[in-house]
Amino acid sequence: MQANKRIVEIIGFPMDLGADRRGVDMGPSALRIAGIEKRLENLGYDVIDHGDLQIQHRAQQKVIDTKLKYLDEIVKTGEVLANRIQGVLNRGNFPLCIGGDHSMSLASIAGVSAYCRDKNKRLGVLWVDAHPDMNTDQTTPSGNIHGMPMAASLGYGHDKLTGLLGFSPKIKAENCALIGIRSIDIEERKTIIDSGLEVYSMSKIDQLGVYNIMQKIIDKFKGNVDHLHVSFDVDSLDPRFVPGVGTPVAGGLSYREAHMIMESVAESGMMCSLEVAEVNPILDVQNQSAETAVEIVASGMGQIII
Ligand code: HAR
Ligand code: MN
Ligand code: MN
Ligand code: MN
Repeated sequence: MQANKRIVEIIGFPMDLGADRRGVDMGPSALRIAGIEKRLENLGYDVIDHGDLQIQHRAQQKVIDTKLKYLDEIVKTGEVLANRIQGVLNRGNFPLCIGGDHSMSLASIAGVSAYCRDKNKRLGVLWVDAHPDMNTDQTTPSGNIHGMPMAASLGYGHDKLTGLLGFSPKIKAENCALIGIRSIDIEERKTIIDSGLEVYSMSKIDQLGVYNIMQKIIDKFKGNVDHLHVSFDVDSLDPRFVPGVGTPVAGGLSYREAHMIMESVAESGMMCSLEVAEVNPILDVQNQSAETAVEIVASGMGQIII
């Protein structure tokens, strides 16, 4: 955490149009109820919570393209979020986006990338997720845009997704790392290989351990990146710890492994923006998943360091 980033601005993005399971639009509310603001204040930050951006409900929408469900509303609200994030960064503050499904990342990465472009900063992304979200409209098995944000940010996929804010790509594969991955679609794998992305699967974690992998990732970022954006999909954790997610995959990060990832991020001092996606209160047990997500955010923001 950089010394000039003591003000955290929270933006809620109650998006559920990117996923099939309903309820993830209540994620921002669940994270607030789990005490995200207080938790950050206790770490010494000033926190400004801007509330939620407005997104039209499913009932007000039609699926026009089954390969890109709810494309127009996702792009329209995404541009709003991207501009808001750019504003936060231009004020010298730290943006924390709380979702919402992971299609939010199209927008958050676009906003961060636009800022970095303006300021001549090299952007890096750490993607913590069970899924690489590397599908395009050509490869998607579901048509759900939350399976596409990493691909779109790298310039793969439909023009309306890749072209958010009028430029593409938003990130370079060599400045990204994915960790926690354990569910890759057959066609999606080809795009990953084509991109040259560094993917640390759960099996790599079993082999090498989270700490060693994170040291490697951070070392690489240290030489090549000025602004680290962290995108944390809570389904990266094992569903035993986080039952409140729409697309659970067994064999995920343990509670401590998830914290170790974020503690390593905090220790690096490199993170300048963060987002938390995919908390689904409908599927949760007594807000346990949101509470875990808040603890993980606190670790990333320096809980053990400050
Ligand atoms: N890969 C599948 C698809 O594209 C599942 C999407 C992933 N779901 C998420 N994102 N929660 O990480 O449809
Ligand atoms: Mn307050
Ligand atoms: Mn995801
Ligand atoms: Mn996921």
